[in-house]
Amino acid sequence: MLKIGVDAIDDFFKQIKTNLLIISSPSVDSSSFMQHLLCVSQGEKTYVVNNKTINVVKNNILSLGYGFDNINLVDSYSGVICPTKENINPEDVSRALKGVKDSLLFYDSISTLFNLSEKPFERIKELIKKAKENNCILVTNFINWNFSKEFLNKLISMFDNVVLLNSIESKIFLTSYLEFLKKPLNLRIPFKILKPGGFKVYIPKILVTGPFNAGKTSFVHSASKRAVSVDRLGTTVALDHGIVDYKGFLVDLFGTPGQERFDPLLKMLSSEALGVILVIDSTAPQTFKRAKEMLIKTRKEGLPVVIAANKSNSKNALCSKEILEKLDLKDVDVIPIDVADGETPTRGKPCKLKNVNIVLEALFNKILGDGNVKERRT
Ligand SMILES: Nc1nc2c(ncn2[C@@H]2O[C@H](COP(=O)(O)OP(=O)(O)O)[C@@H](O)[C@H]2O)c(=O)[nH]1
Ligand SMILES: [Mg+2]
Repeated sequence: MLKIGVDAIDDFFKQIKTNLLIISSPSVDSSSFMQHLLCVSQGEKTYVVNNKTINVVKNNILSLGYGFDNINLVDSYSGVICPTKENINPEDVSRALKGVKDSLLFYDSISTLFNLSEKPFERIKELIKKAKENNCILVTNFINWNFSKEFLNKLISMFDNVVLLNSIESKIFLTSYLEFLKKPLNLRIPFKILKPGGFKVYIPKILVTGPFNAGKTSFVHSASKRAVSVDRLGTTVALDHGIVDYKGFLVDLFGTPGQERFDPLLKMLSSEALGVILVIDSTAPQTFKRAKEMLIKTRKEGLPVVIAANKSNSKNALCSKEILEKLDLKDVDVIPIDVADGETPTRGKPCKLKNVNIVLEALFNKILGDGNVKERRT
């Protein structure tokens, strides 16, 4: 079964029963993308490569943090540099696929067929047909060096499933996106390929906001694998920043300071945010007015929000319903969090919290489900 390892988009990959074409812009490393799919998918697996040596593939798989022991690696490249009887020519699809049966079949790449074969479309037809005959799910990649629409449409029409890996320049960085063609999934998912780590849905900014002392710094540190805070005397004076790597998501969390004198920062921080976590102290309803004010200042209309209700096990903590009423909010998830078991909070020091992952997951689902990352394509 084909998988990418991110729950929110695996429904698409799991339903692929025949073939998948990956069209990528030259700035996206589609081989690494394919190798990620190869390594996280389950079952018999074959990787045919016709554009680089097997050693390059092995090293790249290792750099993604995976192993290749249970993968059948087929060298269809050597024939071009060392034409002997044993070596398979890159355009010789039949020989490369010989004996491959009942397997996930990754073919890297059909671009080579356009470079070397006289009849590339015939070779691709052969590849698709052989894969079907031998009960293989075919995944192959094609680098789009600005080919015409007609050409691409012809190619796309040959495959049952197609995804695009594009990158767009925003500011000075390139952001890569995964898009789905042919299926009703109208998603555009930003991603990164980490070495090690593989494919991650990449969310460049989630804001963690809320009143002073609610637990924002504690939240950012508890949720992140790496976090830094700019603070003085135990209170955050600029911001908290943490990198979250959880369930196939890579996220930059930005915690805002709570005091009003830093409010000009809120607007700056909130630009380009894709979601907001509002941390409140469930035992301090007197701070909710301020919490609501911060939410309004950071949240653009329609931005997904989740409330992390901290200190929820304290005896005077308000319940979710009371919190929503007091904040005058509707249809927002309130997720209780609290100090981690065995941890004693110290004044002026952030402490370890539990259940922060439930908050993250709720927000991830909203971001992928509600139409933010999920921009409409036109
Ligand atoms: N009892 C208790 N204390 C907490 C909890 N979360 C945070 N604290 C404490 O509350 C204070 C403020 O936390 P901090 O994360 O710095 O809040 P921030 O001002 O919103 O960044 C610190 O002294 C923490 O140790 C909690 O769930 N329970
Ligand atoms: Mg703080």
